[in-house]
Amino acid sequence: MTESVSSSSSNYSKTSDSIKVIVLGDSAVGKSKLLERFLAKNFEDSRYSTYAINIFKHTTKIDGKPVEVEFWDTAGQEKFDNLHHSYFHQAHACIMIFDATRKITYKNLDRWYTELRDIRPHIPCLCAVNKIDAAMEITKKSFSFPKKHDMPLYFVSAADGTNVVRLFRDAIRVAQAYRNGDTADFIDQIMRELEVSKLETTS
Ligand SMILES: Nc1nc2c(ncn2[C@@H]2O[C@H](COP(=O)(O)OP(=O)(O)OP(=O)(O)O)[C@@H](O)[C@H]2O)c(=O)[nH]1
Ligand SMILES: [Mg+2]
Repeated sequence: MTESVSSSSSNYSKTSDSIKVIVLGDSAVGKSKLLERFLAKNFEDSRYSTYAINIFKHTTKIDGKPVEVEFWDTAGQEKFDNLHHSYFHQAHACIMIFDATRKITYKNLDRWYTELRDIRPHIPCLCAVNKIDAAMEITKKSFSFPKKHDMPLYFVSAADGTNVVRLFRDAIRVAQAYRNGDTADFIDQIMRELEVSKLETTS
């Protein structure tokens, strides 16, 4: 079940002991659309820039056990910078998103990463390039940013759904692993799984 909670308060903090996954990236890279796609599994080409913070509560199962997840979504705009502290607070994993059609959004990941690491130095991160439906050639490129920081990279599309479930399922798994204290092995495992699926799609 999914429930959306909007908060304009910078003091909002995570409820109970749920897992918290945050998304980061420039405005209009598709953070909200990816979340909508994962949670509701549909896509409407409308554009509402996120205001303040949206929190989507989601219940799922991992290894047969129910897990409560909070996905936190915010606007990738300078004017919301003052909200970031509570946004990062208590997060267990971060999805860093850029836009396949706008190179600047990739360059700006460095800035987002620095901000994140100031507050959450150790949480696992996953990187995703969205809108591959509009720029398929990007799937042939390699990217130094995720490599440099040991992040798995996902080629995704909120518009047609490519890899969206995989990205969020892995984010939940890795967030849970972080909470249980065994992140490093888990990231390695995800990297290996991605490598295998890449070989399968190219062969
Ligand atoms: N072609 C294509 N367009 C997309 C995709 N994902 C999002 N968009 C479009 O990109 C625009 C921005 O999407 P949003 O999800 O609102 O972006 P955001 O990152 O949440 O933006 P802020 O809330 O301002 O930070 C919308 O017009 C979407 O329809 C995609 O996978 N493919
Ligand atoms: Mg948004």
